[in-house]
Formats: sequence, C-alpha cells, structure tokens
Amino acid sequence: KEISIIGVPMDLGQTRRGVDMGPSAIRYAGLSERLENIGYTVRDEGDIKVEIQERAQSDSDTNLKNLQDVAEGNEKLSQKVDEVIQADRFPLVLGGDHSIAIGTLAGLAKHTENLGVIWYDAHGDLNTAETSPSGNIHGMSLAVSLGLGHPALTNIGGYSPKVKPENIVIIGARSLDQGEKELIREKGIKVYTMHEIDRMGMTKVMEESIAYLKERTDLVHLSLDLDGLDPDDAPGVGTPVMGGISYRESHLAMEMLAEANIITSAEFVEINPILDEHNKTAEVAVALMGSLLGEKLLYGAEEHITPD
Ligand code: DIR
Ligand code: MN
Ligand code: MN
Ligand code: MN
Repeated sequence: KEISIIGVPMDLGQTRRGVDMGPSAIRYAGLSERLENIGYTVRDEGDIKVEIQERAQSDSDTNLKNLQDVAEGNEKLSQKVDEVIQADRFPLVLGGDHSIAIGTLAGLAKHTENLGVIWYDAHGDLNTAETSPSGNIHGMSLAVSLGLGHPALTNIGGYSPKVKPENIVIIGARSLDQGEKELIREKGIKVYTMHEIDRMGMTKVMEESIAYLKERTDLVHLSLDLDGLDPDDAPGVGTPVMGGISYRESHLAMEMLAEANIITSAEFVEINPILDEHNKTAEVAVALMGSLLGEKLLYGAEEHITPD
C-alpha cells in the first residue's frame, strides 16, 4: 500500500509558536527514507496551506482562539484526506497542533459509519467553548468530532458527527479538565489513564483496545499527540505533563497495532522544534511511525515470527 504524507503547519489551535514547524522537523528526521526502507512507496503531498498569525485572534462571541483560520485549514485538510482515501492510499498526517484532528477525521469519516479512533494523549481534547479553560481549539478536537462545539468546527466536511463515543479509545490520559471528565462519564468513552497503564501494563491495554475496536469499527485512525509520551522522552511539546508513557511502551503499542493490522490512517501532532532538544521529539515520532507501519529490528515488514 502507498503512503501519502500530508503536512499541516498549523499552530493556531494553541498559543505557543513553533508547532507549525513540526512537519519540517519530522521530514528532516528522515521519515520518507525510513518508510521506503521497510518497503513502502511514499508520496509526499506537501503541506496544507494554513494561515500564520503572530497574535491570537479571539472570536468576538465565543472564547475560541483563531476560530476562522483553524476552521479554514481543517476544511482543506479534510478534502486532502478524503482524496487520499479515495485513491486507496494510507494518509499519514503530520502536525501541527492537535486541532488538525478535526480535519483529518472529517476526511476519514466520509468513508465509514464506524470509524474507530485511538487518541494517544496526556489530554482528552474533549473541551467545548463552555468547558475550555484556555479557549485553545487543540483542547477541543475530539469533542468537535463527536459533534459538540462551534458549528464552524463541527460542520467541517459538511456533516456531523464524525465519530461515535463508543468507537473511541483514549490512551495515556493524565490531565483531564472537569468538563472533560463529565463528558467521558456521560458518553461512556473508553479511557486508559496512566493508572491503568501502570497497573495492567501496556500489553494488556493494547490487547483490550485492539479487541474492543476490532469488534465495532471498520477503519481505525491513530491520533498520536507526542505529549502522551513522558516529557523526558518527548520534550518538544507545548503542554508537557510529567508521568507519561515511555518510549519503550510506545514502541510496544505501535508494534502491537502493526501486528493486529487494524490501523488505516494516522496522525502525529504537537511536535514543537523550538521547545525540543536537537529534534529528539521528531526523531521519536519517526521511530514510532516505523513501528506502527511494521518495521521490526530483526526481520522485515512482511515476515512474522509465529510461535508454534
Ligand atoms: C487543556 C490542555 N485541557 C485545554 N489541552 C491540551 O486547553 O483544553 N491538549 N494541551 O493537547
Ligand atoms: Mn492532544
Ligand atoms: Mn495533549
Ligand atoms: Mn530524565
């Protein structure tokens, strides 16, 4: 299968400059070569055109920051993702802040009633204008995809909602706002917080997540916010939260997804080179993409060791 790389230099979903350079940092860390080495044909679609604002623009009648520009960028992204799926290629979306999941999911959900989503993140991104402490749209993208939020966001792609609450699994959560906790309870969203990861181990968490999504969804999207990882392993993020998922646990998670062969699209977001240490976070992202797409250290992508 061919992979289409789509860069989204979006930093208007939050207020720390620099995350718009994420796509460049990831490409510079050797993404295309890495994927070609495991046998894929890689097609770099370039970057989606996104507005750059040096100062946040607040919407006059809501507390949403940069609403119009975030909406426009996501509309373009949704069209591109839709196009890539229609062409039967695998969309690999590079952020940019996590507000871009709105556009990615809008492009994907056109193709199925039962889109599964793995939200790998320290946060839930389940705020609405009413519950958001920051007004930052990157903290709202999952709620928007459930159909909750400003119509300029929920109607991207021309329909809403994009995903059902029971088709979502959140992994790595450790910083949830009060309104997000209430929404999780109300909608019955499946969440593995750091407590469950510590207690059950990543193997069990992924086995359960994979079984859960396999039984109810057809396409499964991985939305991986690098702040899901521990800041020691992924320092180049705008909102680090200590006590995160380790580099090794993350590789294990990606390898298990590769083995289960359920992921049909992915995005890696929130890499901010200004806050990074020598592009470490982009390098971590590329290594995780390699594992997600079937790279193994001792054998090739198409061979599997099957125990007898
Ligand atoms: C916080 C932070 N919950 C907010 N969210 C972040 O602003 O809504 N999401 N950083 O990735
Ligand atoms: Mn996020
Ligand atoms: Mn996050
Ligand atoms: Mn350390």
